[in-house]
Amino acid sequence: MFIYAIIIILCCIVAGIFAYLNYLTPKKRGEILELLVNGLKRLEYRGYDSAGIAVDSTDSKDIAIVKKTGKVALLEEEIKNRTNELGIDNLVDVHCGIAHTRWATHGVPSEVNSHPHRSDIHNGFVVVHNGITTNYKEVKVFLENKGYKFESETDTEVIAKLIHLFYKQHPNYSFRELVECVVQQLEGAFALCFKSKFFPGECVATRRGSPLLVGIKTATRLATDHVPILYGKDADSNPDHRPHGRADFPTLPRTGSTSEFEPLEDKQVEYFFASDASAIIEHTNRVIYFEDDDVAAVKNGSLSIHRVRRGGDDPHKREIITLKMELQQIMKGNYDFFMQKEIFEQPESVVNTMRGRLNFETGTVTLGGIKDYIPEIKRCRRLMLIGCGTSYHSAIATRQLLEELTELPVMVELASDFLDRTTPVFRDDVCFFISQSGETADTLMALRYCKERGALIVGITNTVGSSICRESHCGVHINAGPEIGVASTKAYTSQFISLVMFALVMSEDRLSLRQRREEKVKELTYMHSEGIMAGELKHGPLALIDNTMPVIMIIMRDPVYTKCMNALQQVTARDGKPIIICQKGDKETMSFGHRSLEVPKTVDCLQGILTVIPMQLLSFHIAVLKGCNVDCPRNLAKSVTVE
Ligand code: UD2
Ligand code: MG
Repeated sequence: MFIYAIIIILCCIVAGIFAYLNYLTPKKRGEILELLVNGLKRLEYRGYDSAGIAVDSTDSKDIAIVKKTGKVALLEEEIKNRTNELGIDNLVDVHCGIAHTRWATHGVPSEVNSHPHRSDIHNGFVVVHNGITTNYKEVKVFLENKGYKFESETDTEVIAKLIHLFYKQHPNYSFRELVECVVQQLEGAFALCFKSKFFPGECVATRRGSPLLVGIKTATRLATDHVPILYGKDADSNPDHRPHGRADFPTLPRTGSTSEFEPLEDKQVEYFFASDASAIIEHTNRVIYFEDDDVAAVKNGSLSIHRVRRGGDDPHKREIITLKMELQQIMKGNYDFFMQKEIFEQPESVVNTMRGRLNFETGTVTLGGIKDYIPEIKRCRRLMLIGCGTSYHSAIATRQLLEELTELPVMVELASDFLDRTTPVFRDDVCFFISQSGETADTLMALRYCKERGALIVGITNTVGSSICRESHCGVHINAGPEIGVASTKAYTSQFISLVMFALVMSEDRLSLRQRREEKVKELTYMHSEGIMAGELKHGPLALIDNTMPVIMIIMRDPVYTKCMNALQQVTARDGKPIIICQKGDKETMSFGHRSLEVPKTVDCLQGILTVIPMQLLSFHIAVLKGCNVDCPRNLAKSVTVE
């Protein structure tokens, strides 16, 4: 239950949302377009593969959508090419525009898969979405039965179509009420911004599990420092009526209340909705961070925040806070470096790797991308795990578990070495290629080498639509979100988790392994490493030990504990000053260390994820102290696309 709760609460950092609404503050159309594009530029640092915007058409009767794969600059060019249609010079008093940068998780990067998504060919409703809708397939089937035709491979499109259906069924509902109907049907995590030609000059935004905030800009001081929350009428009597993945329609709680945030007498106001304060800060520092299930609507220039249900300790209002941060600071969160930020993002990214794949009720794991190949994989002669750098280490770290749970021989190979040796590969081999970017040249060459020899090719990648993903027969997307820092941190833990999930899938019908499997499934939300295995110490490295040699030892109460303790004694006997990473509360082991660091205990196969975190932080801090640029180490590129 606890694990489930985390899955719902934690956010994913994939993609970026920006929306701009001006009310009685006349703007040229060109200015609005520029504002939207600049908003997206501020979100670029998060990583993305395509971008898009939706604005009113020049006659304000329809909605125009512009989308482009690649950089925001390309979108900007496309907008320039279409100025006749989009207009630049005419002034609009009231207008709502929405914009988005996408990082593909559902369907490859392409124009049609980029946001905004639309309800129908007339662009009745358009929506931008961050997050993952886990039940979209069911909703899609439901909508197809209602006659809706889908144009993209995304989970987001169901959202645009669903609101359209509700609109047809309830023509008297307000925009906000329609959005409430929609989100009650969605499972997963999301931040959403809607625009509609049926509700001109209005914007509705909501979130669950993905961050969202609004910036408020007025010429004069705000009359209030908070926005009261409005509740659904039956909010108290009906604590949870969200159907789980069923597209049967709840009757909507209606509210008669009209209290809203009315900024000023003259009512001139501009609103900036965004998934990240970096897109807002240059316009205003007065913002409201939304909470899960807040539905925020701007209508006639007034902002209202509505909740269908009343929560226990809800403060009944949202404070308008003043951001004191600089742009640079916001971009890296409270962190100075992307690497640091990505280390701390791991509680979220590992959850995203597991999202929609673990079923806690049945204790089963489903990897949609390889499920059809499992029988073939089970018949194979051996598993080969191939990668470079950190990806290679994730294979080493999970090898033992893979051998145990698959009962197959497992070879772990560095892609370049593997190729240099022209390793023999056969038709009945299954080869895994692990790469964050999906473009690592050595790994890709090794993939082609194995493919030519008839092996089954499985990708473990973080980038949908990448070369490794396309050229593999099947695979698993690790869904860690974009990784900007060159040193791989969160992609590593997500690769690790993906391989553990694969091992679990492989052992599913073996009764003897059942208990072993269940431990894991249960503990999979926790977040480990190795340099030299304890047993290897005496074969060489021990000669290096003296009282100046930094030594870090990971000593957990696992089956190799005694071996590790032996190694520890050999190190201390040579006047070594080891730093020990051990299990929380293990005073005995700590007493041998010069310094020690405790990490929480989890099941052995996942301990690696917890113990690797201090190592990631250590390498980060050492690099920073030495004055190195940790995000872009010398001579390294984020994705090594050359041999
Ligand atoms: C798919 C959707 C996901 C969600 C889910 C719902 C995509 C990209 N993923 O996730 O968004 O809707 O279904 O059940 O649309 N693949 C390779 N090589 C790789 C990685 C993946 O060939 O290196 C293939 C894989 O075999 C599958 C597809 O890409 O056909 C998607 O893989 P996934 O891991 O995203 O699949 P899944 O089912 O978790
Ligand atoms: Mg493929």
